[in-house]
Amino acid sequence: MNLAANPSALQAATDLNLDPYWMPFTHNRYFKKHNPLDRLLVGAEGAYYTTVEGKRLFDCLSGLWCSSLGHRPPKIVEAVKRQLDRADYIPAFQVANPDTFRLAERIAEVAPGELNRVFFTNSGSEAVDTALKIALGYHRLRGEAARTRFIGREKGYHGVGFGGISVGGMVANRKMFAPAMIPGVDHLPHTYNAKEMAFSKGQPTWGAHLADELERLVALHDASTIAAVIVEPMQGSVGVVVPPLGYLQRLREICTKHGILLIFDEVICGFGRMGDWFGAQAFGTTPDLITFAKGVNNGTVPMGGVIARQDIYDAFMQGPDYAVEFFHGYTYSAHPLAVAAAHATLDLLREDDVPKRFAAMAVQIEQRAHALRGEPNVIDVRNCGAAAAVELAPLPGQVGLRGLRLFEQGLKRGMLLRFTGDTIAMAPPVISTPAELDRMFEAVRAAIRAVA
Ligand code: PXG
Repeated sequence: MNLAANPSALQAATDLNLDPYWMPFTHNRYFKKHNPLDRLLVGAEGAYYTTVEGKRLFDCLSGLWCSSLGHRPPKIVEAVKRQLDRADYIPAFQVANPDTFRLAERIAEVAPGELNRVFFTNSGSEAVDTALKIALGYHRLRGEAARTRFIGREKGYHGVGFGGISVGGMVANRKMFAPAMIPGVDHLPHTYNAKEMAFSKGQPTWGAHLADELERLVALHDASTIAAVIVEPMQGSVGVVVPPLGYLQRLREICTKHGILLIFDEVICGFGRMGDWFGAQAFGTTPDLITFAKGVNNGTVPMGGVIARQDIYDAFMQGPDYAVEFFHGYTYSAHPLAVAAAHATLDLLREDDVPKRFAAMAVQIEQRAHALRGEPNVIDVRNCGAAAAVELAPLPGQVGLRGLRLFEQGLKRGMLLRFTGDTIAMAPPVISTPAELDRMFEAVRAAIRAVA
């Protein structure tokens, strides 16, 4: 749809009343003051958005890390349309859509180890809350009700539910809500250390010892009070913070030793981005629970979920068999449109060998991203799988302003970048061509120079 060819539609966009919409994770006042027409998006096709003015923007982050296959792959579009012609909604409590059973089976097939029981939610935040509840319930049902503590990690992002912000470690997401945090949460130190690991290619070789901090927390609280540890294998939101070699393995060993559940929040890593089905396989470490969302159905219809080890599920299967075992679920758990989109997405992930293709793309991303070293104000470049981040030194006293300027310079060059603070992250769709990736990195180079 090209609204530039349609002056009345463009006029309607120019005349939009911007006041009533409270935009999420957005500088509302800045946006509404500038009314940036190049940030009003009306079309999405392949690796590009179309703005209301008819300008094309390359999708540097695959939506918000979700549209891994590019936008509107015909198979997914057709699957959703077909579903809509059959049933618009099917409840998930006490009845079920057969396709949901098949979807759970297919997700279990690609999940690591003995993780083979799937609970559906509608977002990553809900998946995290669900996983935390499963961890508490599991211990209680096994007679270890004192295991109530969660261990998260500094700089962690686990969505915006009260559970997720409590175990998360991003101060801006936490400080305003401090009184409502869930009690009994502690945090591992984050693994980022510029001095030791700036400009590392892939996994830093320094930092595995930071996992031993878990032993310190166990010594402080006692293992008998700790339910679970939750970490993102690769941290996306904070700007592609990559696990040091050996770090996740060490966390696994310590959790196993103390009977603590290990949760991998794979909302970003899952379904191919790391060059394997999950970060668990890519990093060679199997957790007890995995949270997923985003890539499971290419961001087409909201969907998330938790994959649990079978014995965790089994622990819930107690009491009379006519009774509900887990008092949890959402009206839209396994929404039929989301399920249909997920089946079509899994078809494509398999047929097109998407995890492998992401692994191949990772080589070019690493090489091109690190070629930005030496550009003005670039203080770090990080990469992992088909994702990279470039961190710039902040403008004195104005953290985040250089990142915003860079984002705006990207738009001028036809790139929809994602910035967080003064870091930009890139994770383009798997259909991007080598030439498109080159263009993206050259546009980023030009934008970095423009904000010097
Ligand atoms: N866990 C992780 C690891 C995430 O990355 C969530 C949970 C929450 O998911 P929902 O579906 O509730 O948003 C996320 C979300 C970014 C960006 O620019 C990252 C996310 C969301 C939006 C933007 O890095 N991650």
